[in-house]
Amino acid sequence: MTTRTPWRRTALLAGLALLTAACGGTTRSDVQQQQSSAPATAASSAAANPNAPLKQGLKIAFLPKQVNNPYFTIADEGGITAAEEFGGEGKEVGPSDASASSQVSYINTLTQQKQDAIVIAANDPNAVVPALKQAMAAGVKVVSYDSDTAADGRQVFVNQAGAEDLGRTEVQLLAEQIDHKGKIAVLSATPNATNQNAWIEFMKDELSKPEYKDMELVKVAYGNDDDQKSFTETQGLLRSHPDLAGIISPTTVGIAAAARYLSDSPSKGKVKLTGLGTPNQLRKFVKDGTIEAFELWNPADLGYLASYAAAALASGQITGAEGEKFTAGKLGEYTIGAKGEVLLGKPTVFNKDNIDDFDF
Ligand code: RAM
Repeated sequence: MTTRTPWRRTALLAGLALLTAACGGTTRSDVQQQQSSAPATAASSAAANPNAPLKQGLKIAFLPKQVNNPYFTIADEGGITAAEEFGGEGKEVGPSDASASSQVSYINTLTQQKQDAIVIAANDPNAVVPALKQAMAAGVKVVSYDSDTAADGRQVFVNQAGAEDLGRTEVQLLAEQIDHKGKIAVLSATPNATNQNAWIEFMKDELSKPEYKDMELVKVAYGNDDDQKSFTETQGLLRSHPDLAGIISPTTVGIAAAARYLSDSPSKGKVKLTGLGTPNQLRKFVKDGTIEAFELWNPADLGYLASYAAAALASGQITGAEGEKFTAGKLGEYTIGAKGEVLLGKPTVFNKDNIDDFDF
């Protein structure tokens, strides 16, 4: 198990059972929307007390899709910082791969440890639900962040940005760069990822509008949020489609690997690349002309907000029902929306003019 705390950064691969997708993965077709369409959330029936103080000493565990991803390192450090602020204790644990069932054993361990809350970015919307239900039955509060579970697997979902806005703006960003013409591909994360699949659905919907009639989505490839696989998939896309005009990679791992491949190839600057990435990973590719523009929210703020949501649940301030409010430290007050969703805000578009203003 890999853990990260502010005072200790240890990577222990102690007998970690890497459960494979064979243990009940979810296919794209049964994936719930990131803006979940499931009827019920796991909001508890107990009444919320908005005036309840945040409890001291809360133990909040962050379970990202995978630990060796700089995006989640930033997000979870934001969450751990928040926990320190409200007198709690945060830690990050998780698998080193983002496969469908890789988080289940971690959920079970965190439940046995009697954590007050689990904050999870789900690798699969359904595979984690039975274990999360057991956690909630044992009194552990569950917040999903970044990538949602089915709604009955958690009490609150902290979404980084509107799925529709992200999907459409990524297509718009690429379309501007290729004059609305040519073959395009998506280089995604894992086939089961709730967040990427929701965004891709909105990309397809955007592409169905008349202004994109000369653009064709030829392939959705999956790099599994693995650097090397994402690199190889990029190479494969260019080999299969030598006339490719552009790639959208809605994953920080994918876009960084694709940028590295392109920057070193004759396609640099010719095959356009956009998507979601961290400014620190992509700065050099913006400066060398591989990437014109890409988007992201502040991952530290996402983790910070999710941490406060977890503390508010564990303190009885909220139950996850629509309309409840809580204060997330320096970020201010948030209201829970439909289906237990809390929205962080709009993403930022980065380009050569502003990238040096950001350090994450
Ligand atoms: C990767 C992960 C994560 C996603 C970001 C944009 O780090 O897939 O879930 O939100 O990219």
